[in-house]
Amino acid sequence: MKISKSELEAVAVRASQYPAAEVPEIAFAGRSNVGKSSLLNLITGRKSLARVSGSPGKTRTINFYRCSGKASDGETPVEFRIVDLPGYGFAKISRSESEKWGEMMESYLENRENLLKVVQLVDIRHKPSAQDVQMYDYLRYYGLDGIVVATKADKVSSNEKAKNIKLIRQTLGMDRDDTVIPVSALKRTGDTQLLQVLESIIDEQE
Ligand SMILES: Nc1nc2c(ncn2[C@@H]2O[C@H](COP(=O)(O)OP(=O)(O)OP(=O)(O)O)[C@@H](O)[C@H]2O)c(=O)[nH]1
Ligand SMILES: [Mg+2]
Repeated sequence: MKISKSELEAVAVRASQYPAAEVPEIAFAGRSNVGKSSLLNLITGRKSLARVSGSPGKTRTINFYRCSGKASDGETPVEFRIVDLPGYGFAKISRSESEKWGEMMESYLENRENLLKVVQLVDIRHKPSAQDVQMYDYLRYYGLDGIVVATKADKVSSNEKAKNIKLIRQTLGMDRDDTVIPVSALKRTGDTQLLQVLESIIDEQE
């Protein structure tokens, strides 16, 4: 699949602000600063569709990006949304803000009928945190798990890459047929494989 057009369609903190559920959605979840916005820019081929920042906690809303493109046959039009979910694990956050985050995530993940899958992002350099595990368990509960992107792959050697991916699989308790895709937004690698996986998710649903 190739995405030829993408735009921010809606920014929401509650369900009434979501765009109509007329096209399939795939969401990105992960801790703050893991590289969700960078990944979105990578696969849409747009430098600054989503705001990337050095200071964690930039994305505090649910952002809906409308994407159009062509399937890998080069012909079939594909229309879907990528949903950038607010990051977790941000240290400097008040209790009320963290409750707000929980409500926001729950109402989207539990009730969104056109949500097909949530791609969980983890940093390839580190063992997934307790919060990463909790998030992944939550996705599993709703049948939204199975695809993990290991970000910042440019920061490890190829030896470390294999070792760390194994650790990610073990720590999250992934099944054998679940997928970990290493990507680098900096080196622009892994995007083709991810787009392939996204295409198959959208296909399966039809
Ligand atoms: N080296 C390297 N740095 C990356 C990569 N992806 C993201 N970064 C850096 O990591 C930082 C956070 O990236 P974002 O894409 O803003 O992360 P985010 O998950 O959207 O963060 P929040 O919106 O705060 O939740 C930025 O400084 C990026 O430049 C990557 O593949 N390689
Ligand atoms: Mg972001």
